[in-house]
Amino acid sequence: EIDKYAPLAPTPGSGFSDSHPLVGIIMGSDSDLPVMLPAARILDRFAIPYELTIVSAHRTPDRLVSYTRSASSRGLRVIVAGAGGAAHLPGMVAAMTGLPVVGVPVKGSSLDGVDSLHSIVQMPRGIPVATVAINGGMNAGLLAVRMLGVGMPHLFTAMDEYLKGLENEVLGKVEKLAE
Ligand code: RP5
Repeated sequence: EIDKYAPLAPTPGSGFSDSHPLVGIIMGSDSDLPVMLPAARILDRFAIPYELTIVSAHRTPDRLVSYTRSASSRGLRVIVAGAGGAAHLPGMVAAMTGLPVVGVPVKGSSLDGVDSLHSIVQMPRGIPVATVAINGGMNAGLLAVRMLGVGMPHLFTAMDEYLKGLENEVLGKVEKLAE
């Protein structure tokens, strides 16, 4: 089962390529990859094992079912799903698993990504998808880290340090401006 969803792209520097992925990063098309790679880079940074692959709600519906139905038993704890246009992927995943799903609206060529945003955020009662901004792959990765951090103290601490880093970055700029 795991081999079937082998990573689409290598995860340089993750050091976890052979271990069980905790996060599944999926997308409707390889054209979504530039938006979804920042999520993978965040997981690399926090040394969280993940898998990254294409699952299309419309073009590979059987794969969508088998991927999602097996996700929790394969050890995944969070699914980050990105899609553009009539972006049904994150919602359909949330319909088939109790795992938390982070949805990434991908900006398409005609409607600026607002179509994807609405498709993903406007879920019916009972089936939530945690939706990030249009093309918000990086924040989706960070949200996955926060979700895992609830049960993994070292990740919680690492997230605190990440926030401290952001704060110091801004304070450094403030100081520079004052010079
Ligand atoms: C969606 O359609 C994909 O998620 C992608 O954002 C969009 C366009 O797909 P391609 O035609 O580029 O494969 O399903």
